[in-house]
Amino acid sequence: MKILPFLRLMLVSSILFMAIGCSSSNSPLPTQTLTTPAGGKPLKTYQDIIVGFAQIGAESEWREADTKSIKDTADKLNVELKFSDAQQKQENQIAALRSFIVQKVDVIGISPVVETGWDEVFKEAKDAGIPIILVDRRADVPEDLYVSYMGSDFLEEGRNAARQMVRLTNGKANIVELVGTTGSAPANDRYKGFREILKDYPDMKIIDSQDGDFTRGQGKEVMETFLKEYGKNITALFAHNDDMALGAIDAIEEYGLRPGVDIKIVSVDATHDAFEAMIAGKLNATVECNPLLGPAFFETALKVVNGESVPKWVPSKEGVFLPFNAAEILPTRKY
Ligand code: GYE
Repeated sequence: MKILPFLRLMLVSSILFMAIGCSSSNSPLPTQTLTTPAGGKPLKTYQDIIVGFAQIGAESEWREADTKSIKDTADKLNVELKFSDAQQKQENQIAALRSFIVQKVDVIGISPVVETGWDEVFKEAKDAGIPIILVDRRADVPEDLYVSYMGSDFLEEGRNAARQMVRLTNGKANIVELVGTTGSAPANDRYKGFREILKDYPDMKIIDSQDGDFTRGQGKEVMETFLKEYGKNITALFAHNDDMALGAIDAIEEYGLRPGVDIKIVSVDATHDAFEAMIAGKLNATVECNPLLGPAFFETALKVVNGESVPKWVPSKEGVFLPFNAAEILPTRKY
C-alpha cells in the first residue's frame, strides 16, 4: 500500500511517542505486559509488592504525621503494607524486622530508633535478599546494608536552630537544652550542629543539657528540674523537637515566667501546635523537619524491587518558621 509521505511521518512519530511514553518512570505501569529494558522478568507494580515498615512509635505529633503519610500512601497505591509500631524500643524493631524476613516481604522500611546496633539484623535481611530503606532516621551501618536513606539533614537543623538563637539573644544567653532520644540520629546531629555554630559565640553558654525523649511529658518534667536548679538564670531553651518545647512551655508558665519573652525558645519540626505556640507568642522559632515521607518511600521501594538504581540519600527540603507570619502560613501546613 502506498502511504503519502505526510501520513508516513505521522505514523512514525506516533509509534515513537508511544515507545517513549511506555519507558517513562512517571507513567502508570500497566500489569503483565511490561518487561525490564533487558527484556527479562516482567516489571512489578505497586499492587504486586509487600512492604514491611518498622515504625518507632507515636512519641510526637511529627511521628503521627509520618505514620499517617506512610499508611495513606500505601492505601492510595494499593500496596500491601505490614506496619509495626515498636513503642520506641529497639528490641521491638529488631523483632519486627525478623518477622518481615519470615513473611518474605519484598522491601523493608525502617526508622531506626537509635543509630547503633543494627548490623546483625540488617545482614539477616540482606542474606534473605530483602532490601532495606532507611526512612527519616539513619543507622550507623556499612553502606551495603541498606539501599537508600530518605530524610532530613539533622546537622543543618541544629545549625539553623543555633543561628536563630544567636539572633534572638543578640549573642548572649544561658541556654538549657532538651535533647531528643539518647543515641538517635536526630538527637546526635542536632546536638552537634547547634554547637558547631555556638562555638564562635563565647557569650552563648549551654548551662545544662538533658534527654527529654522527644515527648511532651518528658519535656515538661526535665524543664521543671532545670527551673528548680537554675530559675531565672535561664534565658533560652533549645528543644530538639516541638513536643518537648510545648511541654517546657507549660513548665515555664507554671513556674511564673513568660515563655518566648523571659526565656527565648527555638525548637525543630514545625508542627501545627508549634505554629499555634508561635502565634500565641510563646515560641520564637521552629526549624522545619518534614515527616511526609510516604510518597517518596513507596516510589523508591518499587524502583528497588524492579532493580532500578536509587540515590543513597534523598534529602528533604526544609526551612525555618518565625512568629511574624505564622498565622498566615498555618492554614497551608500539612502536618
Ligand atoms: O524531630 C521528632 C520525632 O526522627 C526527625 O523524631 C524525627 C524526630 C522528630 O519524634 O519529633
